[in-house]
Amino acid sequence: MRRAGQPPAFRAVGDGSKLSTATELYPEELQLATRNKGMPLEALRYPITPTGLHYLLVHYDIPAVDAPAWELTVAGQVNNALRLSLDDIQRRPKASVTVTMECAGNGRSLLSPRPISQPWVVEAIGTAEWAGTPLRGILEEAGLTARAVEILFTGLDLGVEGGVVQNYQRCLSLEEATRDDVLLAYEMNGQPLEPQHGYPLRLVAPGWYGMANVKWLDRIEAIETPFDGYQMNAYRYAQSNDDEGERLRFMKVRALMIPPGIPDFLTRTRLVEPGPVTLKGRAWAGRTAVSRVELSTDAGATWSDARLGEQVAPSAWREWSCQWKAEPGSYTLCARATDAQGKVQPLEQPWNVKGMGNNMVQRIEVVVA
Ligand SMILES: Nc1nc2c(c(=O)[nH]1)N[C@H]1C(S)=C(S)[C@@H](COP(=O)(O)O)O[C@H]1N2
Ligand SMILES: [Mo]
Repeated sequence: MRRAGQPPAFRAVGDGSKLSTATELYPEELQLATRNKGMPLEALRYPITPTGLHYLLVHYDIPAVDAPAWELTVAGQVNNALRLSLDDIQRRPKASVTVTMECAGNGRSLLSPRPISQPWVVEAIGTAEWAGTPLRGILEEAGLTARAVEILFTGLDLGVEGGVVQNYQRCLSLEEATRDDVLLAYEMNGQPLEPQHGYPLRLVAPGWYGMANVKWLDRIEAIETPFDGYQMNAYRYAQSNDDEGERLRFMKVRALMIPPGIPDFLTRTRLVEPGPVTLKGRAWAGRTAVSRVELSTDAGATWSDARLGEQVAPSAWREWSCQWKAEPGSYTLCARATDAQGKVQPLEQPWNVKGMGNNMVQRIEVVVA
C-alpha cells in the first residue's frame, strides 16, 4: 500500500483509540482484516454473491444467540409493545429484496494518510437476496404514537468503541423505516442467516451503506428524540476531529471490474495474453441508478464507454462490459461510473478522518505478454 511521496504517519485525530492514521500496516488493522473479509473481486461474476463470498463486517464479537429463547422486543412510543419469537416473525407476511451492500469504509486503505480501522481496499461489497417480513407491518401492528420521530435498532452484540461500552445501535427516520423494501430479514440467499450475517434477525435497508443494516436484532424502539449514539456519529464526512461533518447515508456510485487474466500471487498484478479481452464488472449507486460506466487503459488519461447490461434488481448492481484489444505492454485499467444525477467517481479521493464514503475509481495493474 505504501507509495512514494506518501506523507509521514499522521496521528492528530482519533476516536479514543491510540491510533488514527498510518502509512504502515498496524497489528490492530491486521486483527480486523483477518476477522472481516472482503468479496474476492472475481466473485463480481455472480449476479447474487454466494453467501460465503459476501463481504463481512463485525465490529465486536458475533453474539451467541439461543434461538428458541430469543425474542424481538418492539417498544417505546408504541400503543402495543410486542415480543416476537422467530416463529412469530416467520408467520408474518414474507417478502424478499435483492440488495447490493457496501461497507461505508470501503476504499479506506487507499487514502493517504490512512485512517486506522478495517483496512479495506475495494472489496467490501456483495449482493444478496434477503427474505423476511416488512418492518412497516410490524410497526403498524405495534402502532406508533404521535410522539415517535425515529426508530432505533439495537443489536445483541456488545463491545467498546471510542471508549464507550455499547450495543451496536443505529436509527432510521420514520420515513426511511416505513419504506416498502425495508425488511426484518431471517434468510439470506434462501437459507437462515449465518451467525456472522446477523442470525436470527437483521435489518435490511436497501440503498444505505452497510452500517444501517443492524444485525442480531434484539430491540426495535420508537423514540421521541433523535438518536445521537456512537454509531450515528462515527459515520460522518468529517475533515478533522472538531468538524462534525455530514452523516453518511446512501452508497455513492461505484464500478468495480473483475480483474482480467491471471494474478501474480504477491502483487496481484494481472498477466493478460495479447488479443481481444472482454472486461466486465458491476456498478451500483445506492438510491439512484447507474447511468454510465467508462473504461480507461491508461490510468484515467482517456476513457471509452462500456456497455451497460442487466440490472439484477432495483436495489442491486448493474452489469457492464467493454471490449479491449490487449497489445503487449503495461497498463493501468480503470473503471468509472456516473449516476443518474450526473455524479462521477473521482480519480483522487477527497480525504476524511474516518475514511468513509470513498468511491475513487478502481485501478488494476496489468501486464500484457
Ligand atoms: N449489530 C451489528 N450490526 C451491524 C454491524 C455490527 O458490527 N453489529 N456492522 C455493520 C456494518 S459496519 C456493516 S458494513 C454491515 C455488514 O454486513 P455483513 O457483515 O452482513 O456484510 O453490517 C452492519 N450491521
Ligand atoms: Mo461497514
